[in-house]
Amino acid sequence: MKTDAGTRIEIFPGALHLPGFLSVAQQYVLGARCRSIGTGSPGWYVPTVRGGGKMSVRMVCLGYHWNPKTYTYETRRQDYDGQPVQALPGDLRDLGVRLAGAAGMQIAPDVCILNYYGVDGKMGLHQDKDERPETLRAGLPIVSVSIGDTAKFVLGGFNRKDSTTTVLLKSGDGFVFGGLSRLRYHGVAGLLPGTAPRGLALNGRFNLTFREGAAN
Ligand SMILES: O=C(O)CCC(=O)C(=O)O
Repeated sequence: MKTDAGTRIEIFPGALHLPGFLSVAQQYVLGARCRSIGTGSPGWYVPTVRGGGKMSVRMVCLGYHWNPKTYTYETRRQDYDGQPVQALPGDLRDLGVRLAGAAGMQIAPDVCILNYYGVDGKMGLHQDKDERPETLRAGLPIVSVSIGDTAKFVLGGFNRKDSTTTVLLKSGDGFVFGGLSRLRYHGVAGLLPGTAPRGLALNGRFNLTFREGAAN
């Protein structure tokens, strides 16, 4: 998928917002792809976290499965139905590489987490730190792209209680955080329903995050 790397806005050193990274036509293609992945096998499921609560998103992992009970990556989704994870397709991996490149960073993604947020979907503040320690130490980025309704993406510091900044992630926007920002707390405070491009016919939002460091 060809992309136009345009504006990049530095929110913090190492944390960059890439507005309009995907054209509307590219968003349609990726939106259809997300639907087909989510209805594939194994498809959408609602993760239950360690404390027993259910997340408000539906999730499918590609390449490796992130287990929300053990906080580890695995080849089957052992917390749910034991099914082997779908492969991470080469063109999606390349999209992650290009997004990182547009932010001046490098990544060789081995996992992509696809989340679907319904109109009430949220994600609590958390750190992504289950990847291999050397990839964290190297500051290899988390690379994300959004499709659908605008999200109130919240980026904080390195402690849960640190103050946060909200970035509105619109359909087609990229967001990359690595280097000094790799371990920042982040989450999604909610969506702005009805803001997705009409042609997507999507109530809610898809978000894909690419990471390196799941493989042992
Ligand atoms: O949906 C987003 O923009 C953030 C997703 C996220 O934080 C995650 O998958 O860990």
